[in-house]
Amino acid sequence: MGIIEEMSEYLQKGRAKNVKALVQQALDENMDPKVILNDGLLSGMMIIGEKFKNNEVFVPEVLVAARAMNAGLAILEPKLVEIGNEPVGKAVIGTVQGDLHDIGKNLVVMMLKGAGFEIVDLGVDVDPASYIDKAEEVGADIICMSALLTTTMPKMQDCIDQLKERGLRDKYIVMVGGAPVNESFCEQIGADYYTPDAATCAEVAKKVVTERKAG
Ligand code: B1M
Repeated sequence: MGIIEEMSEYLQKGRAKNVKALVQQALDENMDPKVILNDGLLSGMMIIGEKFKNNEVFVPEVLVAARAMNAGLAILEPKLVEIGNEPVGKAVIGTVQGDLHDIGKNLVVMMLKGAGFEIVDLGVDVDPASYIDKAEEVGADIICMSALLTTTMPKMQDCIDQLKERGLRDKYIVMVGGAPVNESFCEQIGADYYTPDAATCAEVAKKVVTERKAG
């Protein structure tokens, strides 16, 4: 097995130390940082995402795989910055105001990172205006909102209303999700995409941002 395949395998098993060592070894052997990123780290994370979607692995496995990915990324990042690797896009994400659930949101963050996005994670209890202010500040492509309570879902609507009031609705792709959210709620509040799980969110985000950038 080659070093890149080995890296992907270790990542899927959540073996952070091995992933770190292999990334370092690959860099020492002058491998292209983009190949290390795409074929070693991101491909491993996409496989985990797919398995998670199909109920072949569960939250703990995804969390350890993501930790391994972050460990590898920490070593790789300075090299990627040096060569000016462009991220797929930028996303601002958070759990809506009044809601403290963050496990699902953190999975979405990991999958989006795994798909090549630069992420600004606002955490939990995020008021509607903060998503917009941050998106404006960092030049985001997507605003991602997560809600786990039926009582906090309306905050998604508030954010979309504020986007409209500020004349910014068409500037951002708005994605919503979380256990009580569904397609019809997404349509009702005028969001762009509802996705049921973190892996699908990352897939859709990558597709729509790439298409939008292609014009
Ligand atoms: Co709370 N809680 N909780 N809770 N909690 C639920 C959500 C609940 C369904 C439990 C129940 O009653 N059966 C219920 C909500 C009922 C409702 O509104 N219909 C509930 C309640 C009522 C509450 C409190 C009000 C309880 C109380 O204090 N009386 C309170 C609220 C606090 C607050 O937020 N203000 C509360 C508190 C808590 C804890 C703090 C104890 C803890 C959260 C810890 C944390 O997140 N750090 C907690 C937990 C753990 C749960 C359950 C058990 C598990 C949630 C979870 O993490 N699931 C939950 C019951 C349940 O769901 N079975 C429950 C795993 C996670 C991976 O799934 O977040 O759905 P999920 O994410 C999924 C998808 O939804 C999707 O991707 C993930 C999978 O890939 N997804 C997106 C998520 N965001 C997305 C965004 C996207 C796309 C996809 O695009 C942007």
